[in-house]
Amino acid sequence: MFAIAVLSITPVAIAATAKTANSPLTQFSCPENMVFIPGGSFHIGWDNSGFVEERSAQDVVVSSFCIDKYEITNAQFAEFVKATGYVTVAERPLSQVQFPYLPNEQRAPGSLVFQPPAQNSKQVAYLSWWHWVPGANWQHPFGPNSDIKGKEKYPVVHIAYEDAIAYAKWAGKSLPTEAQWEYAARGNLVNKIYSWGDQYSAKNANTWQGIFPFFNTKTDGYIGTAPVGSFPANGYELYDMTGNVWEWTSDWYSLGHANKAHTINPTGPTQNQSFDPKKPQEGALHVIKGGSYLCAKNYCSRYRPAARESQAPDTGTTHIGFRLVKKIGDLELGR
Ligand SMILES: [Ca+2]
Repeated sequence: MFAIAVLSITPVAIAATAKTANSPLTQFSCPENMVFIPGGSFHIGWDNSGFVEERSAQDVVVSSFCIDKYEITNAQFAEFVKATGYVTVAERPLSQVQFPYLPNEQRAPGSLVFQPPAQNSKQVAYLSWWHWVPGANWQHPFGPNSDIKGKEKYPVVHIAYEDAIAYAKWAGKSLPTEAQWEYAARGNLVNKIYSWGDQYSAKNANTWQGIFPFFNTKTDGYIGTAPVGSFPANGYELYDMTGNVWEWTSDWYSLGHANKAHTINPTGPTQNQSFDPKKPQEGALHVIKGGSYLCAKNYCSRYRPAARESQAPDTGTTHIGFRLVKKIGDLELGR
């Protein structure tokens, strides 16, 4: 198959071929609303970052692939649920096995919802803005009294890792590796801080302006999530690779990039190696990328391609969604 052939040539050859205009690789037709990303090499991570988890940056090679132009929307996820009857993690009662000591009355399905503290609060405890809300799920993002009517084009949220995998299987696609995701997010720019260059701008992505978590000045036009594609695309014509919602990747999380299993199409550490010193009690975690509408200059500030965060696979929230990739080897040669 073609994908195997690509892997059999040298990294330099992959990069050189992929970046040649009108090369055979660019003749692949990606499915609707996916973008062809020509393979190449890039520097994953950022050694000058203030965040230790982005360091141990290294050169890696990524083969060509197709990636969703937009985050998966409520309308797309509804189509999947309609076709399969799938029930998301947030819609299932908490299991006796996983939470043996939880009283039955606290086993109702639900999810974590962001709620800003009162504006006159002087200080709030770390992460106290996340509230467990029974009945919160992708169809009811803020609890039973909320819904997604009129929000068909908004990114789906409250998606746990296995929910994203289930959707991907149904769609015949897969979650991106962290390397695929970051390579695509960089938009063919080299060593730039943001997806668009080196200067932050509220006009370029749905992030938080103001002092998190107290007030959002809404300079970018949105307090919460925005319809996908509301902000300018990056150099690969991809939307919301920065902000709006965090996006799941298939990589397990470990601190920095030294643990990459290999440098050609790296897939990250093993599940057993996955650990985040910030969350020692949470076990193996997956990498999420891109930041969200809740990332502000004073908190998070992870609205950069190199930025990464760890997330428990069973925990979706109001600011985590996903997009998918398709291997070139799965596609027919375009005309
Ligand atoms: Ca995003």
